[in-house]
Amino acid sequence: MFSKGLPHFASGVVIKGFGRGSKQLGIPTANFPESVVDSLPQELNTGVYYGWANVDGGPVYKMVMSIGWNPYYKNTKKSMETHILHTFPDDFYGSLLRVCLLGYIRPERDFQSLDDLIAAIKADIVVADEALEKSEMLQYKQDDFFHTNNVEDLCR
Ligand code: ADP
Ligand code: RBF
Ligand code: MG
Repeated sequence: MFSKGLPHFASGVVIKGFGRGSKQLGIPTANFPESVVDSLPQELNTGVYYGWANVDGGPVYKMVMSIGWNPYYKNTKKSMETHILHTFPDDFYGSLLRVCLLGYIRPERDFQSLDDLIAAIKADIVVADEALEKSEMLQYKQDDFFHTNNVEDLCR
């Protein structure tokens, strides 16, 4: 049911990214520091994932995540960016973001235009929204990983 390396739990403090998410794409993405990216299991492929996320121990929402090189932007560093399917009143840079990766949607693609990239991301969001309604995915929304305060659990 789960592809290799999943479910994967990760957490980290949200940092400033490339500054082109909510502005240019209208799809803000919370970026993880390099240390979190480097601690991803080797068998986890780059590409687009879906799962659950919460900020500072708050409510758990659906999310989509891109792990990769963002070929459209020819990034040099691998990035791990999370778009939470929820409208937040304010930015949450510096907050603790916890994520649980459950499903793999597709590999990253080098799009010909920004509109194509945006359309693809919006389609990923639809896929994630539906997939996370399945009972085997919903069960992770209640996982105590999202609300625990002892560090050991955060590194699971
Ligand atoms: P950056 O390039 O610095 O990552 P973005 O334009 O991608 O900036 O916006 C990401 C920031 O927007 C996040 O760090 C977070 O503080 C904020 N934000 C607001 N709503 C969301 C959301 N639904 N999902 C992800 N980040 C969000
Ligand atoms: N960037 C790409 O170059 N190719 C992709 O296929 C791609 N897919 C993405 C899918 C999702 C769900 C998200 C949140 C981001 C994706 N990105 C992709 C990364 C995107 O270029 C990046 O988030 C913005 O440029 C902000 O840094
Ligand atoms: Mg971002």
